[in-house]
Amino acid sequence: MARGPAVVIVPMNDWLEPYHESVRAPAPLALHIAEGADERLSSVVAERLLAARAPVIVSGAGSDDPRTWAALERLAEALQCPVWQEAFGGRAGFPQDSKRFAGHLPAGRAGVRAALAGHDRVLVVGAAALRQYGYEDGEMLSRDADVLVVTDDAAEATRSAADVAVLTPLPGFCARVAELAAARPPARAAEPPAGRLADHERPAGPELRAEDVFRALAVWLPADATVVEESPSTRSQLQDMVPARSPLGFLSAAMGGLGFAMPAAMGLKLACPGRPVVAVIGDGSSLYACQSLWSAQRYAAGVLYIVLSNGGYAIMDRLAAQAGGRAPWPSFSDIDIAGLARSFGCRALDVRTHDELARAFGDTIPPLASLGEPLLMNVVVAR
Ligand SMILES: Cc1ncc(C[n+]2csc(CCOP(=O)(O)OP(=O)(O)O)c2C)c(N)n1
Repeated sequence: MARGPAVVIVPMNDWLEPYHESVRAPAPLALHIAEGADERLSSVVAERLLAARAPVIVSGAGSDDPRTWAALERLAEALQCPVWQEAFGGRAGFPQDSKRFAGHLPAGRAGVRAALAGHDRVLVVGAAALRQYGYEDGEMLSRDADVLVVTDDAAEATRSAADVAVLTPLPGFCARVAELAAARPPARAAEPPAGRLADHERPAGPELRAEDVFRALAVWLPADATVVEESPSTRSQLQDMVPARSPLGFLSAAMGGLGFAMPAAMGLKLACPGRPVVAVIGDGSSLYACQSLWSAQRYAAGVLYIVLSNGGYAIMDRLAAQAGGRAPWPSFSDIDIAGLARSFGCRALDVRTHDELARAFGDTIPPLASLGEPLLMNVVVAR
């Protein structure tokens, strides 16, 4: 039986008010539930955005589908506002080559406050407001900014520190909000496009660095490539330098549980055989599920595995140093990652120089979509 859109409004402000006095509570003040592109709710959201002095959008993994990408691009254009990617998102919520894309939000409160300073209304789509890593003191946002969350995930909605949360399927709702916003130019001065973050330094010497690999990937990868990420100490450089340009263009385990990328890349390639799939993995991380190379070979999953071999757990060493200690775990530059891959029947090669990298990418990436078996490149990089 066909049913019309149902809207349930659950005001939660009574019991949250005392907390809200001092710090935003980890729950929305009001939660609205809509089955579809509810007309009243979408116009309330569009009106609020149009009335803002300086709105901003934060988009997350839940927005990773072609219709939501298109709707958010249209909305950002109508509002002439920047769009950030949520911190530690497992998927890209917005085209990262768009001129409205501002970059990846930091995962700490001080960084979020700085990135979103000056904005009086934050629309969070396809994510909770807002994912953090370690605890940091202080407010997430300035007190005069309010937060709207639109998500199809009930857990995200209910744990969001937001003024209003709307729980609804995203593509239709976002398209309707964008349509309403586009029909009426905002009554404020145009903000210049945000633009992407800068490139990192050019090669400094003969030794390869992770940034050199990412710069080459940005040149060689086609727009429909999927990058599966598990490179803890260089994740932010990878995200800055290799933008997701199509839905499902970026995939990771979100908060960094290791052992995801190798099997995930294989599964993705088997599900989408026509797509170029590249997994970018730290050498430490590669040891968590390297037996999946045997499966990738056996099932002819043509993934390019790029292992960034810096001979240790760089991110853990960094955390130990920040805590004023010495890492108790050993380095492991003696492990032969390419040999390990071969032992599972997977083709593998070592890359040590800029020339070898250029040759390896030039040979492999143009035909990557139709690669019929996995290939592992063990790229030796500086710490
Ligand atoms: C299942 C699991 N075990 C342990 C960790 C802790 N951990 C986080 S990063 C890391 C080391 C990663 O090393 P590598 O992949 O070489 O990347 P690098 O830090 O050198 O870039 C470890 C052990 C984790 N995140 N998940």
